[in-house]
Amino acid sequence: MNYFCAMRIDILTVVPQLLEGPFSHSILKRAQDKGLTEIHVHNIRDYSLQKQKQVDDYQYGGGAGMVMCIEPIVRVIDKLKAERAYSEIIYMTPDGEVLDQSMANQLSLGGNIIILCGHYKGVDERIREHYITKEISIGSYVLSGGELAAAVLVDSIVRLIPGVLNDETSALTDSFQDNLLSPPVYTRPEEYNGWRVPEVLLSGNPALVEKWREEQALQRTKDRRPDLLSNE
Ligand code: 6GU
Repeated sequence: MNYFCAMRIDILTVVPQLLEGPFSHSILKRAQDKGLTEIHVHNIRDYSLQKQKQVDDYQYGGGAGMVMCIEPIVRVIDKLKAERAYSEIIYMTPDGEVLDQSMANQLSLGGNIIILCGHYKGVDERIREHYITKEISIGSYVLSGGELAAAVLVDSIVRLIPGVLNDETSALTDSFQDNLLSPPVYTRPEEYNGWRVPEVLLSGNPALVEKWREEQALQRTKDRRPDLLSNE
């Protein structure tokens, strides 16, 4: 019996073209090729019953900007939920909880997810009240839509699924996994334009190298992101 079940990610958007590139190359492509995850992008417009395939409308109360309608979004979500179980239905929005490594870690363990990308002025609030289980932002700035944010979220999750990364790309040595930034890295040549690689890295002494890397990681974190050291 095989209990293995790939994590499935379904992304709902009105601009699927924006998500064609990010999942078709490198680590995210390999994760899908290995059968470790399935990423499906759905065009919400395909679920509109309006003659012009409309997916947005004017906001009640007036004001500039369109709002994404409930009906086509509910139609996609209900169809997906009838096919399999989902552990989260996520809405990408600048007023959501800010993504960090611990959130990515949790979602990578958690099972199938649906990600709704906001556009225009956002979605009808009733979708958020009755369907969405988690709202995520990727930082304190405004993007034109949730698609690029969704790509960031998916990348941060998928690389953590066991088997996606190999030893060379291991997530265990990533910045943030231990609340530390990564130390500097060097490759050939040993000297370029008079700039030498730190001698300790050429010493062939793994213990010394490890000690140097830990010191550098700590110093870099103190200099650039002291907040990571204080909010334990
Ligand atoms: Cl998730 N969406 C949009 N539109 N802007 C953002 C964001 C999300 N996260 C940060 N800025």
